[in-house]
Amino acid sequence: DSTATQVPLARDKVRHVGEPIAVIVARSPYEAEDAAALVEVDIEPLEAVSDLEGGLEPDAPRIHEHLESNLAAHVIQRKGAYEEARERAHRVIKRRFWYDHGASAPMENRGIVANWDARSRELTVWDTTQAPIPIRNGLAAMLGLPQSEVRVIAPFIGGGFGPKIMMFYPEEVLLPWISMRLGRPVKWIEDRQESFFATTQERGQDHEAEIAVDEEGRILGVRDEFLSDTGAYNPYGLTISINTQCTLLGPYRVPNYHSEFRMVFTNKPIVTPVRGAGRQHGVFVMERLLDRAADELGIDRVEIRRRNYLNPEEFPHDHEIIYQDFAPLVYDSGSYAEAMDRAVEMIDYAGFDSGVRAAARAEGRHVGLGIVSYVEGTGVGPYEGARVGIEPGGRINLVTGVGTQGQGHFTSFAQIVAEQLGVGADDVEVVTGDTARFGWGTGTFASRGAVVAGNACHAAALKVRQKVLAQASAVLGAAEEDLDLADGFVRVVGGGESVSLGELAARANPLRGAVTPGTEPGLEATAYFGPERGVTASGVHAMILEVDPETAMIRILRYVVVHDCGRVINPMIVEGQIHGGVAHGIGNAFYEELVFDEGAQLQNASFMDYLLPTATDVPTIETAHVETPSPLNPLGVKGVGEAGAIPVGALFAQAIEDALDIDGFEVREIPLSPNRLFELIRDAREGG
Ligand code: MCN
Repeated sequence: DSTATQVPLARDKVRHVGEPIAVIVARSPYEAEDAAALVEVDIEPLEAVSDLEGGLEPDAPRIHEHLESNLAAHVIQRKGAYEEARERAHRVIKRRFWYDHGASAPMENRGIVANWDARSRELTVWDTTQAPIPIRNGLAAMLGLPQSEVRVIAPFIGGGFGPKIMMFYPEEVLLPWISMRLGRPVKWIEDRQESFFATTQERGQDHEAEIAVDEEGRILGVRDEFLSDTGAYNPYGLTISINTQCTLLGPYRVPNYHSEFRMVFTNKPIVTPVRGAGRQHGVFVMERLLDRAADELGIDRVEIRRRNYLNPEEFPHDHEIIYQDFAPLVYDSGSYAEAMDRAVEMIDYAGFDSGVRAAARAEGRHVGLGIVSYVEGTGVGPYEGARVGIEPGGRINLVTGVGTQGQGHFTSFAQIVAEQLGVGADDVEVVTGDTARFGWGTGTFASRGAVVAGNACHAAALKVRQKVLAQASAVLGAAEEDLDLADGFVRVVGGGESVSLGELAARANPLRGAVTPGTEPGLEATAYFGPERGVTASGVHAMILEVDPETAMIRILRYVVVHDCGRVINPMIVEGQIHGGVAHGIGNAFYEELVFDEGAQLQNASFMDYLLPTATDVPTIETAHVETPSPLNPLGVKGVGEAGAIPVGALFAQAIEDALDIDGFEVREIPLSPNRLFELIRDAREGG
């Protein structure tokens, strides 16, 4: 509900811990902290909502008084006729699952510097945002300035992982406003404790799900009903929950589906996407249900997945529901069984029982294997743009609107342009995230940089290539088809004649003489790319894990990722993205947990109490690529930035069950922790 929009400083009511209520401006952070202690706050404690089911009770305290309840949204998507399928089913398996998430925990917290220059009428804001252009647009609207007077720069940012795209954080409005009031620059840097409360998180979903299968383990249908925590406000609408709803279908053929969710306002910090953005929840539910179906039917867990995979001939595959961009959920391409085959081979699935497991058993150690599949809808619209230009000195400029937080865009986008212009990636100077340099676009999220911005870079480079060829053809007196671009020169193929790109750029900006009417100056072009819908990346993760049943401590012995992000632009960057994602996933699956008390107070807002995985917890990750190019964009790429994090919870659950092999022991919740796992093992042993 848009009437439940947050305002920069809480008015009348504070809805979550960390919601700002006053601003203090001082010459130093030390003075500001001291001054904060002088602010007297008279707050009457109200009853809090911290739990999803309780939040929907008719007598629950209302987070937003003017709404009828704490229900933020209720969405049903259906395909086929689930109830009918259920009646025909050989087995129906039902479970309840809980999936919690954690803090995004970037190395660099949020920070903003704002400077209003009244003389030049320019507001410059340096902001750790993933979306500088929407921030520019919003600031102009809120502060009553023309967009041309607002410049937002997203400099190098030490990690974003989703929450830095929130539009708007209170500080993003307050700092520019204060600078305009005071006529001087102001700076704010978030500290770690503030980051735990005031930066958005992604959390709680409570699923009641069932799967209907035939004797062979073929999926007849799935029914899933879930509650999703949105925190005190809901700036991101339906994104996370729809991601869950859609991603649950995974790489499988699911003829009948009933999925229903309710998003619930609570008094917890605001929920917005964090790497994976609800997708891991869906993967967890589906993979867990398939594991249970495999157990009950006595079918091997890899085999049951194979029986349900969509085949390469079935693309495009329409799932008949809509995705987070509100476009139909239609998969473009994929080769799921191929990815599974590679993973099975890499982890030596066939030899595991008699090999690694048997050897461990002989030593009294408990080792298990997990292997799960997932898909990820990536590269959603609306659009991004890029401008490519060649300077008379031969330097090549590339400017795009997306911000960058460590994804390697400077390298991969430079490569895309270099390929078209016959230069090295080093020769392309890249600028991102400065609205004064490029003012159209949305931002870096939803693993869309490569697909949307990358294809815009490609389109702009192609246009410049055309201009180069036309110019060179005139200069060298040769047909365009006979020209080749390499090493910064255009050459006549087979001949010796050549001209440098720099010289062509100089000629394209003549100081004297006539030109053919209609000629545009410069070797420069701007292009945009807006896909009709997203593209579907996919993969299989496999892991061998040792669990100590007495202490519930784990050790990951091997971790294998087989991944398909379409055509790979830069293998090293893609691997780095996968590694980072897996590390994130391991943290969320087994270490990181945000602990709230009944009053929705966060109990562990520091890295002393909130466990992040460290280098000793993250194993060597072995990767392989399957490439099914996307037919929906000229580069054939799909996204990869979130993929590593998505299936990890489901993988842990399966591997831990496999290692322990205790009757009645099932993992139905994430995150685990050594402590929680200890309790689950104890409960299973006690038959509880
Ligand atoms: N790439 C490639 N070939 C492909 C696909 C991608 O070479 N077929 C490259 C891209 O060119 C880009 C990188 O891989 O350099 C990631 O591309 P993409 O998957 O398009 O993701 P985005 O650029 O949109 O980045 C966003 C994504 C998200 S949503 C989160 S969350 C996340 C992530 O990236 N946050 C990150 N990775 C992160 N990595 C770092 N270091 N820091 C973060 O905050």
